[in-house]
Amino acid sequence: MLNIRISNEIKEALKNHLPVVALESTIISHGMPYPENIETAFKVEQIVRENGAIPATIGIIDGVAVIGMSKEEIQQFGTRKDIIKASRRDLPILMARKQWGATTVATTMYFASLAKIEIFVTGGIGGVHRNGNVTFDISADLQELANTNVTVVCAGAKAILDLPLTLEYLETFGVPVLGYQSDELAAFYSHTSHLKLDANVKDAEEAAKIIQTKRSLNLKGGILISNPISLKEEIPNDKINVFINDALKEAQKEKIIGKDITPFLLKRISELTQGQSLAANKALIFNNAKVGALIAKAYSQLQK
Ligand code: PSU
Ligand code: MN
Repeated sequence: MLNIRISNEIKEALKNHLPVVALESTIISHGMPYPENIETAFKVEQIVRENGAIPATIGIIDGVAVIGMSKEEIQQFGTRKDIIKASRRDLPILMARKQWGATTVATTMYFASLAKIEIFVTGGIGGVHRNGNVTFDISADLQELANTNVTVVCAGAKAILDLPLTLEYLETFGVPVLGYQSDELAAFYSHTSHLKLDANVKDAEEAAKIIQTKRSLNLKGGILISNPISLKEEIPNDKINVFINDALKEAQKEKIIGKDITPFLLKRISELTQGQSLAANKALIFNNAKVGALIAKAYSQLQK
């Protein structure tokens, strides 16, 4: 395929049906400050390996979608200032212009599906924004989940969003939302949103069976696995909500809209909580990396 480069390690792994876990790059370039962004990206890759799977960090380099970035390439995503946050609509433009692009949940899913990688680990997906019924700000991540055959392991949707509307949207588009050892949707920094989910899956094997069944039914689209941050590492809802509301007000005052709003809010909340939200963000991604690797392993076992 033109415009796509799969690393030798990932090519080999896919050929041998070994478990592979896709990872996004927007979290590196737009989701966290330097150097935490790079440290986190490396540690996530390490946790995936320690749990028996192979990490494939995805991003666009000089117009080429790279699946399985090298350490040096990840380093560049953490430091370069000319990297464009690339959702689905941005791909043709920046790839034709041979620019650098950080893949969001939507575009990481897209490239993972082209490479036939089933499992993708991230922090939190985008969703319907608060006031989304007025602003129409609904992340392209949700449409990708509706259409693209990849399972996304996350800590729910970011708490800056309208979580009930996000769940409604996913229901409309037929996306199963599974709680990993939990009955309720995770709320990113917080352990729970108190919103009930379709199913509580007890372990990686059960999750893998549900994925396999969806694929065998030919039901197109993704599956969302919600893996809550631990109670020890969480920031409780009422505590984080104060800061989220302040950050949302600032965004409104400064007229920040569209694709800039998520990076703005993440950064402001981290400043307002004096780094507490960043610590929680890291912790939840590490948890997701472990669970994603276990599910990838169980799924590859089922394929054999
Ligand atoms: N989760 C994080 N940090 C992030 C993101 C998710 O912990 O930076 C990114 C993901 O790439 C997600 C994107 O796809 O934010 C959503 O942006 P938007 O709301 O503009 O669709
Ligand atoms: Mn948006």
